[in-house]
Amino acid sequence: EIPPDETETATFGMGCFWGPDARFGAMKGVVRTRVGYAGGTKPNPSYYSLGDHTEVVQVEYDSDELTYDDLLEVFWENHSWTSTGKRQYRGVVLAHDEAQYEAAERRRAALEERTGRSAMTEVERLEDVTLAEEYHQKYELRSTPVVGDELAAEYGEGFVDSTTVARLNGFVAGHGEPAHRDEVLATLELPPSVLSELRRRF
Ligand code: MHO
Repeated sequence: EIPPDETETATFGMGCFWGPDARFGAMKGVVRTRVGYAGGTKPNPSYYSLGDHTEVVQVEYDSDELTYDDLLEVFWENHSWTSTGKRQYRGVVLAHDEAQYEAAERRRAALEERTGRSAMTEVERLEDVTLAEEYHQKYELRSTPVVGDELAAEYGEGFVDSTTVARLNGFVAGHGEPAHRDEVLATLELPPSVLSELRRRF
């Protein structure tokens, strides 16, 4: 796992963060994913003491392989942008800079224009993100029998930041192309019990 020199980061709120963690993690060009809390003012939020924050996914990506617009497309297609509900699950783009802010606003306007509906999803500027508790990171993989425990043990502290773990987290949730899955699996040395459990799910 050699990370590229140049990466950029995007931050999105799009409902419960377990789902987008897996969806983005399966994408080629994504280097790292993390889930956390952002978009509010309460100091030190946590899952059970969220205050006015929202669940978010942070996607670190190789800008030679993916553009911010590519991620925005996935974002807008995979959350419910016409409805409002609990602030914990609101749709929000938290822009890291002015270019992201403008790109997100442009897409929002284009979507409203194309559909004739108004978007409840907001575009805001990112301030702080608080990393969510360990058990929420790569949730899909962690909660996969056999595989979750084995990979958590194998990667230890590196679990959350591993590109491979991000991919597997996406693959067990049903994302990714078969050829890409095989390519990633071929690079891993895993016990047969884990491999067969993964193959059963892919
Ligand atoms: N309703 C979901 C929410 C989890 S997400 C981290 C559940 O508890 O299964 O908010």
